[in-house]
Amino acid sequence: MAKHLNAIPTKHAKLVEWVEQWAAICKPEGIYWCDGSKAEYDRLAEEMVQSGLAVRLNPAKKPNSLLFRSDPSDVARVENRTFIASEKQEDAGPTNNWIDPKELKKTMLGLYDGCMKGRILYVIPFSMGPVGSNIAKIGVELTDSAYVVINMHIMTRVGTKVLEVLGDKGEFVPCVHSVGKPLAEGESDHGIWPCAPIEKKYIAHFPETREIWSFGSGYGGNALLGKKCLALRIASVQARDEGWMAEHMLILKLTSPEGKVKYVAGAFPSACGKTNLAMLIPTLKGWKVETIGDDIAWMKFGKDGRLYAINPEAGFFGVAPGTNMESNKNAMISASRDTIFTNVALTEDGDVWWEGIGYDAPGTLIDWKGQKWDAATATEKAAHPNARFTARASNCPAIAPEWEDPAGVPIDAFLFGGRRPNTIPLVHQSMSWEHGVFMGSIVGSEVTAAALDLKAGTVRRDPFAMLPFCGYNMGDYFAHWLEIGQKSTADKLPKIFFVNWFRKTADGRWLWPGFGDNSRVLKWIFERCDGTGKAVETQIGYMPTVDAIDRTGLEDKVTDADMKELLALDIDGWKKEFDSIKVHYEKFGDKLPQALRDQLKALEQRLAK
Ligand code: O2Y
Ligand code: MN
Repeated sequence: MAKHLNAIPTKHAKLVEWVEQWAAICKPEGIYWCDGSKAEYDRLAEEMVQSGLAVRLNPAKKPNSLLFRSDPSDVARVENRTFIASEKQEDAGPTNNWIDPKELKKTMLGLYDGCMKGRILYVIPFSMGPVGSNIAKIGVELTDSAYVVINMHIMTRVGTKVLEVLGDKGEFVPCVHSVGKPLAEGESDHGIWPCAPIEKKYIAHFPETREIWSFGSGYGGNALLGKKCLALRIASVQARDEGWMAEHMLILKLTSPEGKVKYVAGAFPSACGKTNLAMLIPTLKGWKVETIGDDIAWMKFGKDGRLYAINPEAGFFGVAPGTNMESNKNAMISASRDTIFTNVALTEDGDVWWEGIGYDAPGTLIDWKGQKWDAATATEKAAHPNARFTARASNCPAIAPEWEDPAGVPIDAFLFGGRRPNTIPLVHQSMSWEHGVFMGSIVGSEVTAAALDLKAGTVRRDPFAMLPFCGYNMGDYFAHWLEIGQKSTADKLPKIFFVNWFRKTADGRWLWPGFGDNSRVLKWIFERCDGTGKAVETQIGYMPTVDAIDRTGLEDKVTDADMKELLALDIDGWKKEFDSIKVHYEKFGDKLPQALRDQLKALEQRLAK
C-alpha cells in the first residue's frame, strides 16, 4: 500500500477512503496531499525544472515563470476521446459521445491498474468559485502530474482552506486523472512529457454519479479537471437538477462615463475572441471594461429575482498565438509574470515568443518541439497554434474589484455570437426570453477551409457555445434555458443580444474593426438595458438604427455605407439560414422543445411577409 508522504489534513472519512481506494488501484510510490501554498508550488516547479520537464524563464524577462513542451500527440482537448457515460444513451443526446458506464469503467479500471507506478499521487482539494460562496462547488482531483498540480494552483483555489469548508461530511466532485505512463523501477521521464497513445486516452464523465475519470493526457482541458470537465460538463447536469446555470461564458463589467455599471455575460464558440472581449480596452472615451471571467459563468437566482454570476476559475488558460499588445494588452500583462507557458517558443535570452506576438522572432529560437528554429528557414510554426499561457486572474490589470465576490454579480445582458462573414448583422436584440433562447440555440461559426469535417462556407452550429461541454442531452439543455425564463420576470432577466464582429464585404474586406471598437456595440447594449438606445423592430429582432452605434472617431474606418451593410437585414440570407436551422434542429428529434419549434415557425412567417 502506498504511504502518505505528508499528514492527512482532513477527517473527511469518505474522502480519505476514496483516496486510498484509488491508490490501491493506481499503485503510486506515495500519496501527497496538496495544501495550495506558495512553498508547494515553488518546490514542485523546481523539481520539474531539475528533471528537465520545465524550463525556468529568465526572471528579468518573465519573473517566476516556466515553459513546458508537451508531447506532439498531446496538444489540445480531444473531443473524439471525450465521453458522457450516462446510464441511458438518450441522456447524453445526439451531440455527445456516449458510452455505457459499466463497460467504460471496466475498460478504464484496466488502464488505471498500476498506472501510477514510480509516480506520486497528488490529492488536490479545490474550489470552483470563491471558497465558501454558495454558488461555488468543491472538487478533489487525484493526479500523477505535478504539471497539473501547479496549473490547478493558478486556475482554481487549492488546499487547506477548501478542506476546512468541506468539513467532515461535505460534498465534493471526485476527479481522477493519470497521464497513463507508469515508470519501471529506476526509470524516469528524462524530461519527456508523459502521456498515453490516443487510443488509450479517455476523458470520461459519469453524470449520474457526478464523477470524472481522465486517462492518458496531461494537457489542458483533458487534465485540469476543474475547468471543462467539472465547471461545464458535470456542473451543467447539477445546474439542470438544482435550477441554476453553468455556462461557457465570459463575464465583464461595463461602466459608463457617468459611472453606471452593467454586467454582461457572453457565449462564443472557440476562436471568437472571448478572452479579448473580456479584457477589452474601449476606444470610446469615458467607458470602462473590467474582467470578471473569460471562459465560464455559474449563475444562480438571487432573492431579488436577478441572476447572479461568479467566475468559478481563478486564472486564464489562454491561447498564446495571436495575443499581443494590440489584440489584448491586459492578457499580455497578466502573462508577464507568475505564468506557466505550454508549447510556445523559447528565445535565446530566456523569454517566450509565438506567432502573432507583435514583433519578429528575436534571433534563433527553440520551437515548441524543442528544435532550433530560424525564421528565415523555418517550414513550421515556432509555437503550437494551441500553445497556452496559464496566468493568474489577480495579475490582470483589468480585473474587476468584485471578481471574487462570493455573492456574484447581477447579470444585465447575455451576448451570443460566432464568426459569420455574412447574413448576421453586427448586433440584434431578442424580442423575448424564448426568442433569446432560440438565438442561443443557433449559435455557430462559418467553417473555414482549414476545418476538414465540413464544406467551407457552411455553418458549424455550436448551441450556446456548449457543443463540446454540455454534460447531457442538448434538447433538455434548451428546455432548461426555457425553464430559467419562467423563474423570474422579463424586467429582472438579462436582455439577450446576438453580436457578430466578423462581417465581411462580398470582396472579403472586414466591415468592423473589432477589439476595442466593440465597446461601441457594448454601449448600445448598455443603453438598451436602460430602455434607451435607438432601435427598430425587424423580422429577426430589434436592430440599432444606423446612427445608434456611436462611431465618434471611427467615421473614416467604418463609413455610413459600411454601417448600413453591417445593420442591413438580408432577407434572402435569413431564408437560407432558416433552412440550415431546420436541419440543425432535426438532430434533436422529440427532445427539441415546442417553444423552439414555434420560434422557428414564427421566424419563417415573419420572413415571408
Ligand atoms: O485545448 C485545451 O485543452 C484547452 S481548451 C480551452 C481552454 C481555455 C478556454 N476555453 C477552451 C475551450 O476549448 O473552449
Ligand atoms: Mn472555453
